[in-house]
Amino acid sequence: EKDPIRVLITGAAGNIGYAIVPMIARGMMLGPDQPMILHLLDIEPASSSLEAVKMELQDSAFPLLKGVIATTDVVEACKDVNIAIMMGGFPRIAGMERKDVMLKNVVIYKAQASALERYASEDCKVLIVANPANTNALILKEFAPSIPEENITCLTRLDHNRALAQLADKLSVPVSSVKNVIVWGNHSSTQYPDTNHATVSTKSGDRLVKELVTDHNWLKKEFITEVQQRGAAVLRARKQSSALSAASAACDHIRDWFLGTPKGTWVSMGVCSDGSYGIPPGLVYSFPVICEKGSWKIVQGLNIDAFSREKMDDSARELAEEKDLAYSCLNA
Ligand code: NAX
Repeated sequence: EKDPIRVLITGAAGNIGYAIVPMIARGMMLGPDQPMILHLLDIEPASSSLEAVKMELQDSAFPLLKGVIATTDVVEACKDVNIAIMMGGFPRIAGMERKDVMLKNVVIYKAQASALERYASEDCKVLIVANPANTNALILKEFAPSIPEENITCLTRLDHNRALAQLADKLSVPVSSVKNVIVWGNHSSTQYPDTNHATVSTKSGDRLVKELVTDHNWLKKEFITEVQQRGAAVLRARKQSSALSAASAACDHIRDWFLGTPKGTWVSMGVCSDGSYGIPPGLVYSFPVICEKGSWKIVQGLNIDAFSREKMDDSARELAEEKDLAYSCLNA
């Protein structure tokens, strides 16, 4: 049997936490033969519900689950973890300014960065889910300089999966036959879901989505808004934000990163820009990536038309502003 992998989940008593722990413990994230130990972190006011999550995990008798540490102590939580899924953060409460939310989260991510840097396993891979996801990842990178920057990523896979689902619905094909959409940019309403390179597999081979969807206006307008606003639609309908789809996307993100993307398929991940596609280096930006043996690479050489260029730059501009705001919070 393989050695267990230690997985940290912050904000584990929350909405997404409750949805993701059974997925991980059942092997949906790391594969059916990979045992794990879960480190669940939350804050003091949530300690009782955190304990309940631990109890329910025990009561599920998951064969792959070799241990659960439920704690409100950041140091204990980060000790020797190989994977960190960061969902803990300060939510935007009605009436709060963007700046105030940013300040709260910058403080949290700075502290957790230091703890990961000191106590996590050397090869620890980090996925930031909590919003503002890209900028939280940037702060974490700043304050955990010894973690290789390619090990710090943020979640845009939910947006990617939502885009696949919308296209499958439009074309009345199974979602599994659609691939290679791209979500560029920030996990926010400026994200740009791009269908220019997306394909559908048919009996006669792969076909471009933009050849099958004849209404290009739909691809440029309704489709984009639908994907950008999907989170808000779920929130309205459920009166709580997306949880099972977010948890599933986080599992997809880690699984593909660890085990590799299928041949000929790319996925969207928020990663540190190296200047590819003219995106300023240093921003954490969502790109199309392929993964192999635990590392990701940005897909190069895709043709970018004028429409895409503008949308990609808009989202980069928003991220640069968030970065400035985050730094002004740090210096305040
Ligand atoms: P919840 O508010 O249900 O859970 C958040 C949990 O974090 C709470 O249990 C809270 O006590 C805990 N927490 C707060 N401060 C903490 C700290 N310093 N250390 C550890 N834990 C802390 O939110 P939930 O619906 O689970 O969403 C979690 C985060 O994911 C939110 O920031 C949300 O905005 C973000 N999302 C990001 C998505 C993405 O695609 N990147 C999609 C889903 C989700 O909206």
